[in-house]
Amino acid sequence: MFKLIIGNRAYSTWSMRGWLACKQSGEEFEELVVPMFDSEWEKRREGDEFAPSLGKVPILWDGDCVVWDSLAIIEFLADRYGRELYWPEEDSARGMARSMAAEMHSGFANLRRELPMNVRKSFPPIDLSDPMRDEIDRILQLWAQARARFGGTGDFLFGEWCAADMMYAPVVTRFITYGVAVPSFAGVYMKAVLSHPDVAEWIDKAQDEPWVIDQYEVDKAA
Ligand SMILES: N[C@@H](CCC(=O)N[C@@H](CS)C(=O)NCC(=O)O)C(=O)O
Repeated sequence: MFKLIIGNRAYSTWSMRGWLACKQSGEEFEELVVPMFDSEWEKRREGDEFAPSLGKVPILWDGDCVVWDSLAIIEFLADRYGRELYWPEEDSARGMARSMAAEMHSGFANLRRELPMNVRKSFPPIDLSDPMRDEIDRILQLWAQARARFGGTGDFLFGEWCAADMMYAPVVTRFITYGVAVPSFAGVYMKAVLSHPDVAEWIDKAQDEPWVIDQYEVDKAA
Protein backbone atom coordinates (compact mmCIF):
# COMPACT_ATOMS: atom_id res chain seq x y z
CA MET A 1 0.00 0.00 0.00
CA PHE A 2 1.41 3.41 -0.81
CA LYS A 3 1.36 6.33 1.58
CA LEU A 4 0.60 9.98 0.87
CA ILE A 5 1.75 12.75 3.18
CA ILE A 6 -0.44 15.83 2.94
CA GLY A 7 -0.92 19.15 4.69
CA ASN A 8 -4.13 20.58 6.16
CA ARG A 9 -7.15 19.78 4.03
CA ALA A 10 -8.54 23.24 4.73
CA TYR A 11 -5.59 25.08 3.20
CA SER A 12 -3.19 22.92 1.22
CA THR A 13 -3.96 23.17 -2.49
CA TRP A 14 -1.07 21.01 -3.69
CA SER A 15 -1.97 18.33 -1.16
CA MET A 16 -5.54 18.36 -2.45
CA ARG A 17 -4.31 17.79 -6.01
CA GLY A 18 -2.00 14.94 -4.99
CA TRP A 19 -4.73 13.34 -2.91
CA LEU A 20 -7.31 13.60 -5.71
CA ALA A 21 -4.80 11.87 -7.97
CA CYS A 22 -4.35 9.06 -5.44
CA LYS A 23 -8.12 8.63 -5.10
CA GLN A 24 -8.40 8.38 -8.87
CA SER A 25 -6.13 5.32 -8.86
CA GLY A 26 -8.88 3.35 -7.09
CA GLU A 27 -6.21 1.88 -4.76
CA GLU A 28 -6.41 1.88 -0.99
CA PHE A 29 -3.67 4.10 0.38
CA GLU A 30 -2.49 5.31 3.73
CA GLU A 31 -2.67 9.04 4.33
CA LEU A 32 -0.75 11.08 6.83
CA VAL A 33 -2.12 14.56 7.45
CA VAL A 34 0.53 16.88 8.83
CA PRO A 35 -0.62 20.25 10.22
CA MET A 36 1.37 22.94 8.44
CA PHE A 37 3.13 25.74 10.28
CA ASP A 38 2.31 24.50 13.79
CA SER A 39 5.00 24.42 16.49
CA GLU A 40 6.26 21.00 15.29
CA TRP A 41 6.26 21.83 11.57
CA GLU A 42 9.89 22.89 11.14
CA LYS A 43 11.17 19.91 13.12
CA ARG A 44 8.88 17.47 11.31
CA ARG A 45 9.89 18.59 7.85
CA GLU A 46 13.54 18.01 8.70
CA GLY A 47 12.74 14.30 9.09
CA ASP A 48 13.68 11.64 6.57
CA GLU A 49 10.15 11.31 5.19
CA PHE A 50 10.18 14.97 4.14
CA ALA A 51 13.79 15.18 2.98
CA PRO A 52 13.26 14.44 -0.74
CA SER A 53 10.76 17.30 -1.14
CA LEU A 54 12.73 19.80 0.96
CA GLY A 55 9.89 19.76 3.44
CA LYS A 56 6.93 20.41 1.15
CA VAL A 57 3.74 18.39 0.77
CA PRO A 58 2.36 16.31 -0.91
CA ILE A 59 4.82 13.40 -0.84
CA LEU A 60 3.98 9.90 -2.02
CA TRP A 61 5.95 6.96 -0.63
CA ASP A 62 5.71 3.51 -2.15
CA GLY A 63 8.26 1.38 -0.27
CA ASP A 64 11.61 2.95 -1.08
CA CYS A 65 10.16 4.82 -4.02
CA VAL A 66 9.32 8.44 -3.33
CA VAL A 67 7.52 10.93 -5.54
CA TRP A 68 6.94 14.52 -4.52
CA ASP A 69 5.28 17.42 -6.30
CA SER A 70 1.62 17.14 -7.28
CA LEU A 71 2.18 16.93 -11.02
CA ALA A 72 4.87 14.26 -10.67
CA ILE A 73 2.47 12.28 -8.47
CA ILE A 74 -0.21 12.48 -11.18
CA GLU A 75 2.22 11.24 -13.83
CA PHE A 76 3.60 8.48 -11.59
CA LEU A 77 0.10 7.20 -10.89
CA ALA A 78 -0.92 7.53 -14.55
CA ASP A 79 2.07 5.35 -15.50
CA ARG A 80 1.11 2.79 -12.91
CA TYR A 81 -2.69 2.69 -13.07
CA GLY A 82 -3.38 3.75 -16.63
CA ARG A 83 -3.10 7.01 -18.52
CA GLU A 84 -6.80 6.86 -19.38
CA LEU A 85 -7.68 7.40 -15.70
CA TYR A 86 -5.84 10.72 -15.71
CA TRP A 87 -5.70 12.17 -19.21
CA PRO A 88 -8.06 12.32 -22.21
CA GLU A 89 -7.54 9.64 -24.84
CA GLU A 90 -7.51 11.85 -27.93
CA ASP A 91 -4.19 13.57 -28.71
CA SER A 92 -5.35 17.17 -29.08
CA ALA A 93 -7.54 16.94 -25.97
CA ARG A 94 -4.67 15.36 -24.01
CA GLY A 95 -2.26 18.02 -25.28
CA MET A 96 -4.54 20.76 -24.05
CA ALA A 97 -5.27 19.02 -20.73
CA ARG A 98 -1.56 18.60 -20.04
CA SER A 99 -0.85 22.22 -21.01
CA MET A 100 -3.60 23.49 -18.74
CA ALA A 101 -2.32 21.37 -15.86
CA ALA A 102 1.22 22.64 -16.44
CA GLU A 103 0.06 26.26 -16.67
CA MET A 104 -1.75 25.85 -13.35
CA HIS A 105 1.33 24.28 -11.82
CA SER A 106 3.72 27.03 -12.90
CA GLY A 107 1.45 30.06 -13.23
CA PHE A 108 -1.26 32.21 -11.70
CA ALA A 109 1.11 33.49 -9.02
CA ASN A 110 -1.09 36.46 -8.04
CA LEU A 111 -4.15 34.31 -7.55
CA ARG A 112 -2.19 31.79 -5.54
CA ARG A 113 -0.63 34.44 -3.34
CA GLU A 114 -3.61 36.76 -2.87
CA LEU A 115 -6.39 34.19 -2.52
CA PRO A 116 -5.13 31.35 -0.31
CA MET A 117 -7.36 28.29 -0.26
CA ASN A 118 -9.71 27.88 2.68
CA VAL A 119 -12.36 25.29 1.92
CA ARG A 120 -14.08 25.96 5.26
CA LYS A 121 -14.87 29.60 4.57
CA SER A 122 -16.88 31.77 2.26
CA PHE A 123 -16.16 35.48 2.47
CA PRO A 124 -18.01 38.42 0.87
CA PRO A 125 -16.81 39.18 -2.70
CA ILE A 126 -13.49 41.02 -2.89
CA ASP A 127 -12.16 43.71 -5.23
CA LEU A 128 -9.76 41.98 -7.58
CA SER A 129 -6.39 43.53 -8.40
CA ASP A 130 -5.71 43.96 -12.14
CA PRO A 131 -3.07 41.19 -12.28
CA MET A 132 -5.42 38.83 -10.51
CA ARG A 133 -8.33 39.81 -12.80
CA ASP A 134 -6.09 38.98 -15.80
CA GLU A 135 -5.26 35.57 -14.34
CA ILE A 136 -8.89 34.80 -13.58
CA ASP A 137 -9.86 35.82 -17.12
CA ARG A 138 -7.19 33.50 -18.47
CA ILE A 139 -8.49 30.61 -16.35
CA LEU A 140 -12.06 31.23 -17.47
CA GLN A 141 -10.90 31.38 -21.09
CA LEU A 142 -9.10 28.04 -20.72
CA TRP A 143 -12.12 26.43 -19.06
CA ALA A 144 -14.41 27.77 -21.80
CA GLN A 145 -12.15 26.49 -24.59
CA ALA A 146 -11.74 23.05 -23.05
CA ARG A 147 -15.47 22.72 -22.40
CA ALA A 148 -16.42 23.93 -25.89
CA ARG A 149 -13.89 21.78 -27.75
CA PHE A 150 -13.75 18.65 -25.65
CA GLY A 151 -16.44 18.74 -22.94
CA GLY A 152 -18.99 16.89 -25.05
CA THR A 153 -21.84 15.65 -22.92
CA GLY A 154 -19.66 15.27 -19.83
CA ASP A 155 -19.59 17.65 -16.86
CA PHE A 156 -15.87 18.32 -16.74
CA LEU A 157 -13.26 20.22 -18.76
CA PHE A 158 -12.62 17.30 -21.08
CA GLY A 159 -15.90 15.49 -20.47
CA GLU A 160 -14.77 12.88 -17.98
CA TRP A 161 -13.08 13.86 -14.71
CA CYS A 162 -9.33 14.05 -15.41
CA ALA A 163 -6.05 15.43 -14.09
CA ALA A 164 -6.80 18.91 -15.48
CA ASP A 165 -9.91 19.07 -13.28
CA MET A 166 -7.84 17.90 -10.30
CA MET A 167 -5.35 20.71 -10.91
CA TYR A 168 -8.09 23.36 -11.09
CA ALA A 169 -10.22 22.02 -8.21
CA PRO A 170 -8.53 24.34 -5.66
CA VAL A 171 -9.22 27.26 -8.02
CA VAL A 172 -12.89 26.33 -7.94
CA THR A 173 -12.91 26.37 -4.15
CA ARG A 174 -11.06 29.72 -4.10
CA PHE A 175 -13.63 31.27 -6.43
CA ILE A 176 -16.32 30.14 -3.99
CA THR A 177 -14.42 31.25 -0.88
CA TYR A 178 -13.78 34.79 -2.18
CA GLY A 179 -17.05 35.25 -4.09
CA VAL A 180 -15.40 35.62 -7.51
CA ALA A 181 -18.12 36.31 -10.09
CA VAL A 182 -18.03 33.86 -13.00
CA PRO A 183 -20.08 33.40 -16.18
CA SER A 184 -22.84 30.81 -16.05
CA PHE A 185 -20.95 28.07 -17.90
CA ALA A 186 -18.19 28.30 -15.26
CA GLY A 187 -20.75 28.19 -12.45
CA VAL A 188 -22.12 24.95 -13.88
CA TYR A 189 -18.61 23.49 -14.18
CA MET A 190 -17.72 24.56 -10.63
CA LYS A 191 -20.84 22.88 -9.29
CA ALA A 192 -19.85 19.66 -11.03
CA VAL A 193 -16.36 19.83 -9.50
CA LEU A 194 -17.74 20.43 -6.01
CA SER A 195 -20.13 17.51 -6.47
CA HIS A 196 -17.39 15.10 -7.53
CA PRO A 197 -17.28 12.52 -4.70
CA ASP A 198 -13.54 12.89 -4.12
CA VAL A 199 -13.71 16.69 -3.94
CA ALA A 200 -16.76 16.48 -1.68
CA GLU A 201 -14.93 14.03 0.60
CA TRP A 202 -11.89 16.31 0.82
CA ILE A 203 -14.01 19.36 1.74
CA ASP A 204 -16.08 17.32 4.16
CA LYS A 205 -13.04 16.01 6.03
CA ALA A 206 -11.55 19.52 6.17
CA GLN A 207 -14.47 20.66 8.32
CA ASP A 208 -13.36 18.43 11.20
CA GLU A 209 -9.71 19.45 11.23
CA PRO A 210 -8.79 21.08 14.53
CA TRP A 211 -6.03 23.33 13.17
CA VAL A 212 -6.40 26.99 12.24
CA ILE A 213 -3.82 29.06 10.36
CA ASP A 214 -4.68 32.69 11.04
CA GLN A 215 -3.17 34.15 7.88
CA TYR A 216 -5.56 32.05 5.76
CA GLU A 217 -8.61 33.13 7.74
CA VAL A 218 -8.55 36.79 6.72
CA ASP A 219 -11.64 38.34 5.14
CA LYS A 220 -10.00 40.28 2.31
CA ALA A 221 -13.20 42.16 1.54
CA ALA A 222 -13.22 43.77 4.99
N1 LIG B 1 5.11 22.46 -6.64
C1 LIG B 1 4.79 21.70 -5.47
C2 LIG B 1 4.37 22.69 -4.39
C3 LIG B 1 4.31 22.06 -3.01
C4 LIG B 1 3.99 23.12 -1.95
O1 LIG B 1 4.40 24.28 -2.07
N2 LIG B 1 3.28 22.68 -0.92
C5 LIG B 1 2.94 23.58 0.19
C6 LIG B 1 1.57 23.23 0.75
S1 LIG B 1 0.25 23.60 -0.35
C7 LIG B 1 3.91 23.40 1.32
O2 LIG B 1 4.36 22.31 1.59
N3 LIG B 1 4.23 24.48 2.00
C8 LIG B 1 5.02 24.43 3.18
C9 LIG B 1 6.21 25.30 3.14
O3 LIG B 1 6.53 25.84 2.07
O4 LIG B 1 6.84 25.41 4.18
C10 LIG B 1 3.70 20.67 -5.79
O5 LIG B 1 3.10 20.78 -6.87
O6 LIG B 1 3.47 19.73 -5.04
